[in-house]
Amino acid sequence: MAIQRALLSVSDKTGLVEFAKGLHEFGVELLSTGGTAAALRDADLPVIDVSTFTGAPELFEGRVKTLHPKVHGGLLHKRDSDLHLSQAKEHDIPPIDIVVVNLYPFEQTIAREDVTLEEAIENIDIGGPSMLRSAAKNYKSVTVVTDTSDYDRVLAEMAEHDGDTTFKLREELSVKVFLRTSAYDGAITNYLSQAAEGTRSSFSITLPLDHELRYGDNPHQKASIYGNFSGCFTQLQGKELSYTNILDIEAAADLIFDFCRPTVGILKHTNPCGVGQDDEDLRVAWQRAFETDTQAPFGGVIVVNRPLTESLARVISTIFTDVIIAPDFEAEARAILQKKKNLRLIKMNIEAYAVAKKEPLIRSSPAGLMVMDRDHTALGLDNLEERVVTKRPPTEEEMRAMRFAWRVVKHVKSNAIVYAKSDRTLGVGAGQMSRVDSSRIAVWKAKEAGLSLESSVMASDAMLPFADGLEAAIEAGATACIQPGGSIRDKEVIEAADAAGIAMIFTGHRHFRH
Ligand code: 93A
Repeated sequence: MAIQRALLSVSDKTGLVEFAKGLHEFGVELLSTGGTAAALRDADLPVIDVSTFTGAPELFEGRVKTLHPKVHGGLLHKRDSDLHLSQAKEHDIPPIDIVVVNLYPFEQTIAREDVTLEEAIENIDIGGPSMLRSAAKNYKSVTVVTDTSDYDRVLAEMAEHDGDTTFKLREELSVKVFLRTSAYDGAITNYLSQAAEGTRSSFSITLPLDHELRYGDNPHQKASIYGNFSGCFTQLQGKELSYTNILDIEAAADLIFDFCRPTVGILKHTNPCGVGQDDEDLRVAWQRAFETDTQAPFGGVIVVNRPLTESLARVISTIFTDVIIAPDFEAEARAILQKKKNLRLIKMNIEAYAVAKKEPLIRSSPAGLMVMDRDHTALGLDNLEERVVTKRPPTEEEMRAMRFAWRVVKHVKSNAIVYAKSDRTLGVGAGQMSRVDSSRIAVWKAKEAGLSLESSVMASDAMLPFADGLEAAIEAGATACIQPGGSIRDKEVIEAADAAGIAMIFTGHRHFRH
């Protein structure tokens, strides 16, 4: 049957008037709450206030607006049950066929730094989710719209189906509602459980399927991604993404986020193989990154924090790469890379990713989920001058190199050692069980690449427990070292540095990455 009565109650009024006009043109009666009704009246649409419809006033500063049997009865009664229909008649409860509701902006409110608990609580919508859920439960007969981007689809269906929607659309919209209300409740749960205790006493997640992945770690493992990957990254070309591609893309995006100067990073299996910078020419930055390791990048990931230029596309198209990530691609660069059909080009939406990165990091094990704050900042980089522990302070050039190396080492799997100059990595030692082994690997890789470690700096993601780690760096040619400090043998390590005239900084923060 054609839709006859609508209830509209929205906080986000985007597209509201156009949609309501559309409904009105189909002869639909419009019921509405305070602010929504005012917006519709302003547009000269005939509106009945919900309080007129129910005969009950809006109470308690709007806390009770639509929580009334006439609203919920109108949404929930079965249209094919004699009992329900006779009760509806007896209590004068006409059917409401479509509900258009979006909720108090709880998530946006708590995202504000200065939000108070009281404000957050006032932004917990009760009546809105109740109407959404009543309508969604009765999707056999009732259409429910909570996403403003669905307005046009509903009108299009009504145009095609004599003022009604199809069961298929109502079913889809109903699922969308339960996804929305459970995510909304999840956000409330997480906020209140942390606001009260300072730590989370419970954690809730509800995420929509973003897309199915090509496969997991291996082709026999199925995998999917949930959340807002597509809002953060757009795949412009290439083979479908697999689980490992996603891990690599996130590692690359996180790395490039920590650099403001024009930077190129090359990664393999989530570890940087090389990072280079140049203020003038991305191709030079690439060359610096690539020279760190000319073998590992095959089949790896390249990430840049500036639009990818034609000249860079030309050089990187000569080596086999799995994924390239950039905030944008020059048209000429696209044309060059398009010839490589399997190469995945990913355009990164930096603003969307910055928002996504505010969410905590979640990892699952068969026994549960672990939730952790992200290692957001290049912690330990402020007031570096005050953190020098050796007799000799670093030169300006060493200081620049240490800042750069510290930013890179944060993105290398522990145990992590990075040798660098101010605009390039020279050797990366990643993921070894012993720090000394990571150190050896970093030195060996630099030698393999034909790079000298003379006048380089060394960064360690966690404290050097013994002087031997530093002595190896000195022997390799490093003149400065940046590390968290905090070992019971710090004194010995500082003495070894002083004896060799090395400059050393203790950041006071470590950057484990497990
Ligand atoms: O305060 S509520 O939880 N109590 C209600 O009865 C109620 N009914 C609708 N919030 C309620 N709403 C919400 O008001 C809707 O979900 C919507 O977000 C908002 C629209 O208010 P207005 O039409 O006054 O702008």
